Parts: sequence; C-alpha cells; structure tokens
Amino acid sequence: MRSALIAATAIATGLTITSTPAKAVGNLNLICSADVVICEQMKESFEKENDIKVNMVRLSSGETYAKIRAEARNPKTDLWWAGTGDPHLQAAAEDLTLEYKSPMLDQLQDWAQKQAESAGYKTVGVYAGALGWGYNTDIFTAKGFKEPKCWADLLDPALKGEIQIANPNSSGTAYTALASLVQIMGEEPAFDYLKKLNANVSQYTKSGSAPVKAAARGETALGIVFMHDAVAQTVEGFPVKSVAPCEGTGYEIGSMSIIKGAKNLDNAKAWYDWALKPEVQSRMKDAKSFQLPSNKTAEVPKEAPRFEDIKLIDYDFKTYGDPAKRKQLLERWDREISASAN
Ligand code: S7P
Repeated sequence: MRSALIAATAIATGLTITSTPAKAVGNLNLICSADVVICEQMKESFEKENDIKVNMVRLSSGETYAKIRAEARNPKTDLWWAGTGDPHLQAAAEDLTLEYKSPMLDQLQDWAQKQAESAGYKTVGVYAGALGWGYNTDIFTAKGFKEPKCWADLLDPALKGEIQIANPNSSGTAYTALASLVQIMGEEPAFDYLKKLNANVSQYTKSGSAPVKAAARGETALGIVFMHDAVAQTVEGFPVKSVAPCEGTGYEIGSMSIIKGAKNLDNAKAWYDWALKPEVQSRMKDAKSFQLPSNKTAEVPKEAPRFEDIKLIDYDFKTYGDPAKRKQLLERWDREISASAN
C-alpha cells in the first residue's frame, strides 16, 4: 500500500522513480510448522520489512504435509516455513512443492544446500537440531527416579505413565524419533522398544514440543522432543534438563518449501530469500528458538545444543524422507503402538 501511494504521488508530481527496487505487494498464505512464538516473530518482522500481508497458520509438520497433499489440485498455501525436513522431502518427492534456487543458496551450510539438492531444489534447509528429551528435575528428585541418560533408561518401570511424546502422524518431531530409533536399533527391535515404551507413555500429543512444555509445568516427568525445545523451557526458568541419548540420536534439517501452484509466487520467493538472510536467522533466538541456523554467517545462539557435543547418527534423509517409507512406518505404528495406547 505504502509503495503504491509513493508511486501514485510520484506520477502526479511528474517525478521519475529510479532508485527504489521493485517490491512485491499483496498477500502471502503461509503455514508455519515451528513454535508459535517464532512463527509470530517471523510474520511480524517480514510484514514490517515488506509490503506484504502474511496470513499465517501454525500447523505441525505431518499435519501440513497432509493438508498440502489434500489441496494439491487447488492450493490454498503459498509457502511452508519450518518443520522437520522429512515431510518437506516427502512433499518434494510427490511434486507438491516448487523448484526454486534462491540467490541466497551459496550462503548456506553444506547440510542445508544438500537438503535442497537432494530434493531437486524443491525445499531448502533453514535450521538443524538434534532429538533428545527434557525432564523435570524436581519431579525426578521428588520421586527418586534414576537420571535418564539413555534410550534404554526410558523403559524403567518406575516411569510408568511419566513420559509424553507426540504422535508421528501429526508431528515431525515424533516421526524423527520413530525414524531415528529404527536407524539406531533396526526396525524389529525399534518396534519392540516402542511397545515397551508405550507402557510408560501417558499421552501422544499432536504437537512435537508439547511434551516438554508439559514436563516444564509438572504435568509429566519427561518429554521426548528436540533438545532445543527442552533448552527453551530451561531458559524460561523451568526445572528442565535436556539430554542427548547415550546410544546416539537423530536430527532434523528444518526446511522451507514453496507450494506448487502458489497463488502469490513472487511473495513466496520474497519470504524464501528473506528467511535465509543471516540477520533474520540471528534474530530467531529472541523467540527462544535455539536451533542451529542454516546461513553460515548467522549467529549460533549460545544456548543451542551443538552437534559436536552429541552422539549423532548418520540420519538417512533419503530413505526416511521417502513417502513410501513414511506410509509403511506410520501404518505399522498405528497398528502396533497407537492401537494399544493407554
Ligand atoms: O519448536 C521448534 C521445532 O521443534 O518445531 C518443529 C517441528 O515441526 C515440531 O513441530 P511438530 O513436531 O509438531 O511437527 C521443528 O522443526 C522445530 O525445530
């Protein structure tokens, strides 16, 4: 609106506009799959810096993937920012997202560029973070629970009903957990493990970070989440300790994709390039979003769990970002775990 007014005034007064670069105007329909606080912060700063109104909805990664699939013939969304990389890769494999090579690409970490390249540039990495859990130290002390350092410790019968994790159908975090356990243990032992863990799980939440928010508030003792989401609760002042599992763990490459058939394509590209800028990624910590940024020169938050301190597996994004693998694992999870949930 502001640029339209400036242009109209300039025409009326006979001035020539030469120096102002063209700005996109209008709307951007965005799905944000990160925490709602960073989603709001990103929306507000983008709107401040651009003449574009952002209509934003916060949905978990698996929910977004399902929505984009359902709307493939008539997309209502222009851009999907954040959320775990696997469903972005699955959307790319199903040709639901659009190839775009941002001019910012060569400023990104190798893992973010690799994510883009492996999907034919139909997605790109925006941040990374390792899976683990956060536990309420007050509850653990009061109930005399043993410190949970390893995946194996979560099967302690003393923890019956004390653990929460999200449902991998809706949540990218929980899908990362499922895929990580399968990679660490092998599929049969991983499902045996999940069946035993089920005895200790009180609730499978919709959103991935909900379990550690519940742990922070004393509603459960432990939440299996991305470590940065546990750290965010500690920074908020809650008695939460984050853990990198001793056997090793998986990680996410949080991603961003333009939806194929986007009605506001120029605006989607404007957000895409903007969200890869170092100054934008450096500000994410202000919303207690402590992932590792994908732009090489963005500031790494001091609170961010560092990959060099964590025993990480060589997560197979190609296999677990494949739609057929997702379908197979989720159907098995529904059959063997969800069906017998408490
Ligand atoms: O809170 C930040 C974060 O963990 O949320 C994203 C993820 O999609 C979690 O949401 P769902 O599990 O509900 O899908 C992560 O990408 C991000 O790091």
